[in-house]
Amino acid sequence: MAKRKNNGGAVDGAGSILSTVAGPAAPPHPSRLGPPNPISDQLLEKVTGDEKLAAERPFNATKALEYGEAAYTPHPGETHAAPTPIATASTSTETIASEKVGDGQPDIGDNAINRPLDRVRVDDTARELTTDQGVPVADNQNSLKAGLRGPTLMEDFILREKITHFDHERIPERVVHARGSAAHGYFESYEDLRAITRAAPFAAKGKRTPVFVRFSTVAGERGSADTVRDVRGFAVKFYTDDGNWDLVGNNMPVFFIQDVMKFPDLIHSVKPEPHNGMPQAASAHDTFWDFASLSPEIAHMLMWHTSDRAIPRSYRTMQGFGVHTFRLVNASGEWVFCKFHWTPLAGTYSLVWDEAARLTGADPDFHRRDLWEAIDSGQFPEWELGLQIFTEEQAAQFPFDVLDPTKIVPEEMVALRTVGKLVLDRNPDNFFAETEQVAFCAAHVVPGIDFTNDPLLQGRIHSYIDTQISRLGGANFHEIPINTPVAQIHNNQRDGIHRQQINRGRVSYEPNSLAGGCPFQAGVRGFVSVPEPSQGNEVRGKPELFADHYSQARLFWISQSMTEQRHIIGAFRFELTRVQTPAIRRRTLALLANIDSGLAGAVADGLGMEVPPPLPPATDRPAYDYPPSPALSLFARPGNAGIRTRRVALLVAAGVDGVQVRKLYAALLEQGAVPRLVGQKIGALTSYTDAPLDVEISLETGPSVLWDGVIVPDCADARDALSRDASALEFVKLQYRHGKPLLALGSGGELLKAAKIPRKLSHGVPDPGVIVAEPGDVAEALERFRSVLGQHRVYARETDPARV
Ligand code: HDE
Repeated sequence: MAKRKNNGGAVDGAGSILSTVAGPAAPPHPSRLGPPNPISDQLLEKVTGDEKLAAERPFNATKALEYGEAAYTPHPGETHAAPTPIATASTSTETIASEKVGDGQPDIGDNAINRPLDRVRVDDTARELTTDQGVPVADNQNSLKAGLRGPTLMEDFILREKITHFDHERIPERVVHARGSAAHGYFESYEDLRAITRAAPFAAKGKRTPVFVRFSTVAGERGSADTVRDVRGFAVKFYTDDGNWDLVGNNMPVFFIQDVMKFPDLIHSVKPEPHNGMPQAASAHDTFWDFASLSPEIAHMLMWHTSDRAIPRSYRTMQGFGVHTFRLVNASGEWVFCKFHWTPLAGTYSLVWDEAARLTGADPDFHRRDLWEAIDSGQFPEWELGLQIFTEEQAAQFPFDVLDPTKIVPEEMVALRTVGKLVLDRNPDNFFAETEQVAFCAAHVVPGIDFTNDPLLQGRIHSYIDTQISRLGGANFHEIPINTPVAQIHNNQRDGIHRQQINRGRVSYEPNSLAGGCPFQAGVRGFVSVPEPSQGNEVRGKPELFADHYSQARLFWISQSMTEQRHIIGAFRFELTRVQTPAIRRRTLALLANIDSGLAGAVADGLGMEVPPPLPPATDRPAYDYPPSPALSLFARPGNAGIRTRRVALLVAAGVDGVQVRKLYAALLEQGAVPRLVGQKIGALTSYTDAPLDVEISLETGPSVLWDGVIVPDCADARDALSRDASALEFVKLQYRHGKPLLALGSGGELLKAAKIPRKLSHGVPDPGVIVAEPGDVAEALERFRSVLGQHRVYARETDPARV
C-alpha cells in the first residue's frame, strides 16, 4: 500500500473529506487531515486519487460511437489507470488485515471467485466437528434436554441448525433431464482453427480446455432408472479463456418439435400423466402418443427414439450432437454454418430392449456406475469432436432448411471434419455440489461461436437461465463453484440471494470515471454478434420447407440394418401396445404409413390392426428422395476399444479348476476387461487344482444383465451345483437371449447343455458366440470369446425361432 508523508501542509477542507457528505467547490484538496493518522492519510490519498481519475475523463469520448455506422464496429471502453490502488477501494481501511478479511493486500483486477475448485474443496481429516458457524460441537449424539427424562429445549441451537439444514437439503429437480451423471475432463484441439473460428478452445493445436460434462435422461425424475427408452442429454461446459461455452446437446441429432412454443406441450405429454403420476420415465403411454401423432414434425425423431440409440449400453458408447445449426466466426467476422458431432472412440453400442428393461430393476444406476467405474479405474472415456462446416450458399441448395431442428445434414452431403478430442478423466468429489448444481445454458456462447435463427434454439437462449433462477435459488447461480468460469468475471451486476463475491469499491455502473472507467467494454475483442440482416413482417409461423415431415424419417429408416429395423418395429409395438386408446394407435400407424409401408405394416401386425390411410401431408411439395446414409447405422462406428471395460462373469462352483480360472481372470484383466467371480454365495470356494477362490458376487446380486459375456470354467464335478441351480440356468439363458458370448470349458459345457443353449444358429451355421472347448484349448477359445465380446452382440440369434 502506498504510504504518504505528512509534511504538515494545509488542512482547509479536511472536515469534508473526513465526512461522507458535501465538500469544497473545487480542488486542491488539503494535504493533511489534522494530527498524523495512517488511516486518514489513506483517506486523503483515496479522495485525491478519485478526483484525478474523474478529471481524466472530462466527457464520454466514445458516446458518438454508439450510433449509426460506427455502431457496427464495437469499440473498447475508455479506461484510465488509478494513480494509487486505494483510489478504487471501497474503504480507506482496506489495508487492515485479519484472518477473516484477508491480508489487506487486495489483488487488483482479480476475481477470486473464478479460481480453481481447490479453494472450496473441503477435507475433514483431523478436524473437530463444528456447527455451520464454526463452533466446536461437544456432543453430536443427544439433543439438549431439561434433565435426562425432560423435554428438548428450544435453546438447542445446535440441533435446530442441523435439522433446519436437513429440512432444506433438497432443491427442485430439473424440469427435464433430472436424472444425470457427470465428470470432469478436458477438450484437446487437434489443430489451430483460427482461420474458421476465434473460439478459444480451437486457438492452437494441442490446446487443452477444462470441461465438465453431464449425461442425462429426459423424462424421468431424479431417482428414475438409467436404462429406460429415452433421449440422452450430452451437455458439455467448456471453461474457456473467454468465458464458459456450454454445448448443451443430445445423443440424437434431431428434436421432436420445430418451435419452442411447443416444448411445454411435448414435455407435459411425455412426463407421468397428471391424474395418476404414471408412468415413470417412459414414453409408452397415451398422452405422449396422442401428442406425437398430432405433431407430424416428430416423425424423424420418432425413428431415432424407437431405435437402439434410445437404450445405449453406456454413456461412453453414445454419440452427441449439438442438434441446431450454429455459426463459427473468425477474427475478421467471417462466418460459416456448423453442426457439432461427438463420436465415442469406444464405438457406438446399445442394449437390447429386454436387457434394458430388466436392468431398470437389477441396477437402476447402470449408466452412472459404468461411467464412474470406468473413470475411477483409469479407462477414461473419449470422444472426438467432428464439425460439419458449410456456407450459406451451400445451405441454400439443401433440400431442407438448416434452421429446422428436425433435420440432419447427411454426412454424405457434408463430411465431418474431426478437430479435437474430449477426455473425461476425473469423477466429481461431490454429486450435489457439482453434478446437481451445474447449470448448463444454451445461451452460454463465447466469441467465435454464434447462434442461428433456429426457432427452437432461440427459445432455449431464454429458458435455461430462467430455470436456474428457480432451481438454484436466484440470479447468482453462476457463483456456485462448479459454474464459475476460469476466465475472470467483472461487471456491475450486484446483490441478490446468496451473493458470494465481495465487490471492492463504490462504483457499480458504467460509464464511470471514479473507477477509471473499469470494468470497460471490450470492443471487437468481446463477443460480437454476426450482423445478420433481419427484416420481415411480424408473424407466427414456420418456413414452407419445415413442412416436409417425412423425407428424413424415411432416410433414417432406409439407412438402418435389418437388425436395427427389427428393433425399431419392436419398439413401436411395445410403445403402442401400452397405449390404451385405439384411435391414438391408429393415428400413429397413419403417420408411419407416410414413412414406409413395410414399417407401418409390421407395427400394425403386432397390434392386430390394419394400416389406415396415411396422414395427409402438410405440404404439396413432393417428398425428397434421399439415398441411404450408411453413417446413420449404429454399426457404422465400431470404435477401437476392443474388450476394454467389458464386464465378464466367470461362473464358478465348488470343485472348479482354480488354475484355469486364475489364468482366464488375469488374461481378461490384462486386456482391459472387468472379470469377476460369480457364484451362489460370496466367500471361499474350493478348487481342485489350486488354492481356494474368493467368490466376489452372488448370482442374485450380479444377475445376467450386468455382464457383457460369461465364462463357465471346468469343474471336477461334471454335474456341478450350477447345472441344477435355476438362477445359474436363467443366467446363461439370458446371456444367450441378449446376444452375449458364452464360453464353456470342459465340464462347464454341462451348464449350457442343461440350459438348452443351441450351438448353431437357425440356418445351421455355428453360433460364433457359443464356444464350448476342452480345458486344453483355453488360449484359442478365449481368443474366439474375446473377438465376439469386442463385437458386442450376436444379433443373428434374434431371428432364431428356437431361441431359449
Ligand atoms: Fe433442453 N432444457 N430445452 N434441450 N436440455 C433443459 O435446463 C429447453 C432441448 C438439454 O445436464 C432445462 O437446466 C427448451 C434441445 C440438455 O443439466 C430447461 C427447449 C436439446 C439438458 C430446458 C429445449 C436440449 C437440458 C431443464 C425447446 C438438445 C440438461 C433444466 C426449445 C440440443 C442439461 C435445465 C444438464 C435441460 C429447456 C430443447 C438439451 C428447462 C425450452 C433441442 C442436455 O431450461
